[in-house]
Amino acid sequence: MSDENKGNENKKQEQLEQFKVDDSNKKLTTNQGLKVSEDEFSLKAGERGPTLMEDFHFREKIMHFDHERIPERVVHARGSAAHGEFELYESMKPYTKANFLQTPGTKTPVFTRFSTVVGFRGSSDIVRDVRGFATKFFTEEGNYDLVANNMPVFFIQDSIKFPDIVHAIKPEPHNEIPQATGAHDTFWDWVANNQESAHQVMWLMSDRALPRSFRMMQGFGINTFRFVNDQGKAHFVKFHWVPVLGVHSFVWDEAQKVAGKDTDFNRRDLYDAIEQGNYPEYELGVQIIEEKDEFAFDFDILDATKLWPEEDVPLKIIGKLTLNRNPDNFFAETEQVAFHPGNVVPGIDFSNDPLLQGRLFSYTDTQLIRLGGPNFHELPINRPVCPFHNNQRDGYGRQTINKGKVSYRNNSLANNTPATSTAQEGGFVHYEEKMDSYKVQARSESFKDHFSQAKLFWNSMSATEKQHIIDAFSFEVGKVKSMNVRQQVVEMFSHVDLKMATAFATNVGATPPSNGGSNVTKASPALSQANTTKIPATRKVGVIMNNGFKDAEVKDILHGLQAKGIVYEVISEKQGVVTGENSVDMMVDHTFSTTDSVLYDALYIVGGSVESKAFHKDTTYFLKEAFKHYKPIGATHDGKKWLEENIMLTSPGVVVNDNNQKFVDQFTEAIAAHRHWNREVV
Ligand code: HDE
Repeated sequence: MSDENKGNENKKQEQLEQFKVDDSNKKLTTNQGLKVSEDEFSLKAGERGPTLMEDFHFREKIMHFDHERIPERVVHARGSAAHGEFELYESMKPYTKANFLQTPGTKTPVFTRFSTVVGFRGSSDIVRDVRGFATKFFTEEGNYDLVANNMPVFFIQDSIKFPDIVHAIKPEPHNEIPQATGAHDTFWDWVANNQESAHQVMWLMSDRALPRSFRMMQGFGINTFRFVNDQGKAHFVKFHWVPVLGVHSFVWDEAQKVAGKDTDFNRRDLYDAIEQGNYPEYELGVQIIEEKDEFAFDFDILDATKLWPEEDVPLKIIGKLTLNRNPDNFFAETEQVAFHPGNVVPGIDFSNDPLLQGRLFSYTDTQLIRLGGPNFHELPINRPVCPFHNNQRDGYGRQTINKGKVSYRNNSLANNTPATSTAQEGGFVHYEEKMDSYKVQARSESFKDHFSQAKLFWNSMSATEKQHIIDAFSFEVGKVKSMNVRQQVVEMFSHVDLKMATAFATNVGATPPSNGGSNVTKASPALSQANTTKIPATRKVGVIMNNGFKDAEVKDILHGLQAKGIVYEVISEKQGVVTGENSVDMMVDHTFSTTDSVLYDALYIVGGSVESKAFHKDTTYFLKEAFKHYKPIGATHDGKKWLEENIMLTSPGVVVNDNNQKFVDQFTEAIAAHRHWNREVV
């Protein structure tokens, strides 16, 4: 455990400690505990002869290596995770009897895994995709999993269609191209022929699909669940995570470059922030609808392609998630963790949302093959922190040594134990919902409006966000080879907004739609990132400097930025140190070749009195990229000349000030704004 993390111990951490092994400074042994005398040369019949089968160390080492890989997740294969805790602000007792939601101040250990959906395990973090946001709460009543995404709606209404959407968006089967993107024929063919996807596709084309950081994205449980209180009364509920740092995204040109410059960008960002003590924080919000209001809305509250506008169903903030510890071992924890929306505790129950119902089957089923049998609940990361007892036995990799001879019920030999529990004793009792209907394979009429909320989303976007959506359609649909599919997509999205569909139709060489449009005028301001929280904390600034820089002033400014929670890296021509005019040295973190402009939130150009042609050229390149991506740019002293040369001095988000404190304040404000969309970029 790192020193910083001391004091964060909790019940889950104590449990995990028992399984941790530190191999450093130990003797090498076989798995049987036998000390090994030779680990470089296999046993041979003569120095140049064949290897002998009896070399058990060789056999064991190779055998284990041969079996190191397990199947990746069929979706959400690429992910990163962290430990933390959830603290309740406000009792939810009126709504739910869930133990961890009763007493303000209650802390519950958690493990959260973020993921992309489409790409393989080794694919890039920075792709246009939905992100997963799955959290396991290790409660005293058993594990509760909130398996969420960073967008509040889904592509389909009934989970029977899940294999279809996934087959369509994954790389095409004949050549396995393209990786981790929907920008190809089969995805758009599927979209145009499954119009329930309209709303989610609007989100996918928006900036939400390019999160700057896992720390800066929302999470949504999407499906409608039930809260059930100790009187047995139920309410419908949707879960939201709201990041304390606000919701922020990359711009598309930048995202594509980051995908190559640092495939691990989001993973690294999460890991580094936690190591630096900048713990990611998210507030938990719930939207609650009374059962009597089930039909009070102009959409079906069980339809996963619909959100509940926050202006109509307010978001109640009830607690905070803090991620404060990186896993010790990626495979053992991040790869082997198994989430399941069906892992609930008393007080949280399901609704009849047909997407949720199918999910309840899928997760355990896929984990059985991925984790090799029915005992994956025994893996350290998946174990509940409360005791568990039942009559399940055996299977691959069984670790528990169940004592006694009774493994059945009813029995008399063990007093009919393990015994069931009443609701009062904490036993889970399924919510008793009255059902009176025919068995049918059909979809409710109330699920048939696919465009009103897609239009609500469009109406809620700022002008910049709207332009980004048009650009995204133009790129994605422009990658489709079939002109017929392109045209079908144009026709479909003309039902969302005629101007939008016309704009991208022209860009992709399709015929603009002649009619369509939607008469929905409602907007939900909560959906626009333009209205998100804007704070400078944890933003990363690239500081470009060279020898002969004004050391006293620059140090002062950097301290000022640090005091605002801003993180910086020094970039120069060569690694080692740069030396200021008064011989003060600063360590160089990166050269122009080991980093890139797109990896920073902002640039601060310092320059120096000593300057080479290469330094001048590279600084200009970094600056132009940052400018093009609407990023805040600051310059002092020798740095100002680059702004003059590139005619940027008076542009929005560009800060120059000879007064150190004023510079720090203005630059910080520019950084907090994230991007300066009113800048003229040519
Ligand atoms: Fe998942 N989903 N999903 N999903 N999902 C999986 O389970 C599935 C859906 C989500 O970090 C799989 O263990 C079906 C919605 C996350 O380990 C699988 C349907 C939401 C993760 C599966 C959905 C999610 C998964 C693959 C109905 C947001 C990653 C590996 C159409 C609320 C969890 C695994 C992690 C993973 C099935 C839809 C979120 C195949 C059938 C909606 C965050 O079981």
